[in-house]
Amino acid sequence: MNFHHKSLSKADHIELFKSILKPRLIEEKMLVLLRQGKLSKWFSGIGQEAIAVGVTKAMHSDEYILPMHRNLGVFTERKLPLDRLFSQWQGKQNGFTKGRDRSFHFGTQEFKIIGMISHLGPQLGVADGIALAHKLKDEAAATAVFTGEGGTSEGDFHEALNVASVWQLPVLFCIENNGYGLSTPVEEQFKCEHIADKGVGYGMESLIIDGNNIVEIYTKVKDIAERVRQNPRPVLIEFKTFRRRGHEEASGTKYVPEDVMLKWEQLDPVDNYELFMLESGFMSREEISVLKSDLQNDINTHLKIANEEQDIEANLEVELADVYKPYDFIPQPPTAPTKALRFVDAIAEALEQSMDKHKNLIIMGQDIADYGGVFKITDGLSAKYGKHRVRNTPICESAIVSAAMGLSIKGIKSVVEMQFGDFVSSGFNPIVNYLAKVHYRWGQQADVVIRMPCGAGVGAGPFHSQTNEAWFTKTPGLKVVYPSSPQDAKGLLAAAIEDPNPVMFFEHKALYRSIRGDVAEAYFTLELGKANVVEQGTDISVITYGAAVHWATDVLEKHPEISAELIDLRSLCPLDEDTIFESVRKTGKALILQEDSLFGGLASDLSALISEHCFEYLDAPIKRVASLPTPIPFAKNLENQYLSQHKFEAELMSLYRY
Ligand SMILES: Cc1ncc(C[n+]2csc(CCOP(=O)(O)OP(=O)(O)O)c2C)c(N)n1
Ligand SMILES: [Mg+2]
Repeated sequence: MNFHHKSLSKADHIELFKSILKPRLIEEKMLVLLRQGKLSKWFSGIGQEAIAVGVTKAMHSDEYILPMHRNLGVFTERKLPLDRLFSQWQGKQNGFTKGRDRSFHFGTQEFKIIGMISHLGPQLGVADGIALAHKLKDEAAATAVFTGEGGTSEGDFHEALNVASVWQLPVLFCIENNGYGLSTPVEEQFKCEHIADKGVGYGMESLIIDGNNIVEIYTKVKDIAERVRQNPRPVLIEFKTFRRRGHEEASGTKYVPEDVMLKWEQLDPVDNYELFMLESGFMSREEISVLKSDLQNDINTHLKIANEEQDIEANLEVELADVYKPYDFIPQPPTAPTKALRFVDAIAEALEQSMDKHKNLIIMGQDIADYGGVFKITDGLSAKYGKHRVRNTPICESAIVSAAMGLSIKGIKSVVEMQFGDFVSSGFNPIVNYLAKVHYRWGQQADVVIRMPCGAGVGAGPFHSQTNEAWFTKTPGLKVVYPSSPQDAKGLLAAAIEDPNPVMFFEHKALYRSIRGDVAEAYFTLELGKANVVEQGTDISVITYGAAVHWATDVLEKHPEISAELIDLRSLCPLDEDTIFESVRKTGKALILQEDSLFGGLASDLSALISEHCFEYLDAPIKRVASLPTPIPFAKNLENQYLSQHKFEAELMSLYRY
């Protein structure tokens, strides 16, 4: 291994050597603690330290790095206080996640490190978002993101590369090819010769670097980062290296042939560099041993601080309060004048006025720029605000949702339009695992609204008709909004955009052009989490949302003999339980109407809540009216049979007569 480089002085080498030694010595200590049962799990980066340390050294300290589970060197090189790192691994308060997440699963704005989530791939798209923010803000900065060669098989990797390339984002995709993904060798993971070949396919510069040579890594990445800062674009760097220990300590390395292990032992990045320091006369044996014992003392001192820290105390209120980023909603009530708008126009108006109000808001989605989106809701916005703020995206739902997360890390709000709500399944992972959990995990907001054109009744079949709100109401950390009128759609969308938390915003397609209502012309907001009592009544509470509000209204108009109280929930999470309970306590009968299939839908939980809180007031069993447990069929007669709309009247009458 050649460690000579014309640009590096003796002092530079000593600095580099100190830097690569530190994670190695911390790890050696952690392995001891693990054997003593004082640490629950450890993902070793032994043999790969040169990559994390070299890349981090090559980046500016205010540039973001998104490391993986073996990248301790990123954390040490960014000079995180070691006692805090140790507390993090022990699940203590002084760590970075208040004991809520383990190991390297955290981010810190202070040190510009955005930690991984277990699912590996999503952070590649998050790096895209951070890099996009740099580009939008005209900042000459690069972003470095790590993944293993195993992670490159995930769809997220391909989407993130594609988006970065199409948008020319200044991202360094750092791939650590360490021979194995858990127990899977590279030949069972991919078929091209080098990971770098994959970058070529996406139209980006790709190169291979010896991942065990810190000098090569540092000098080459420094040069690439500088070029990327000046001329924003993605670069894929494949680091050839080897994972010298098990996937995690408990899993062993039995499946690795002995000769392979031996070969890489000889190529160890720390041992070889130490040898170079000695041979080149940059450090003596004594100096190295003093350096090691100084580092070890430092590690032990900080470990003592972490060990002496009390275990975290469970505090229910704190846990519940941290699921969402707290923020003071300051209502801006609707004012005169008003004008009659279709549902679709009200949404367009909310978007336009929000773009004016929030200069840091961008909209992303497929075909939303000049084409105006498949429902024409963003028509004209790209001409008015520019294609940098109204962005057409490739068909990469997962990377785009992840990129929205990255934008939020850089303080940019975004609205992501799913072309149809059904397609959110392709972006499901970052929504439920990243956006939903990130504030609770390490206090980072996900300031993203995902617009979801949804619903049946339009003869669109199984993949363009679903109303999948229950996939999201189940997930703590998301807000779920589902308006039924133009006025609500405008005010709630504006409020969702103001809210710094992730909001799933459902828009029923059948309402887009079929209903009209008076809407305040000026910008206004309606508070999330407040139901609307559409009709007051005393006989039955009909609780519903979305298009079903209109189905119920039509039927109730036919039955003036029934004094029904019609509640439009408008927001499913947070849920206005008080309005529901108050109504049911008054009427003594509850019918919950939902468009989705019955099992596991909102109606089931509402029914449970009502029976828990209003049992003594009930005069009849609670009725849930929902669609069939089948996919949504295409032919009109089949779709009619499927939809709960057509069951509602009979169920209403039977409850009325009970
Ligand atoms: C989506 C997903 N599937 C499976 C896993 C389980 N898993 C965790 S790490 C890993 C191997 C990753 O291999 P690689 O990307 O090469 O990284 P390395 O561990 O070698 O550093 C697997 C299968 C996971 N975390 N996420
Ligand atoms: Mg690997």
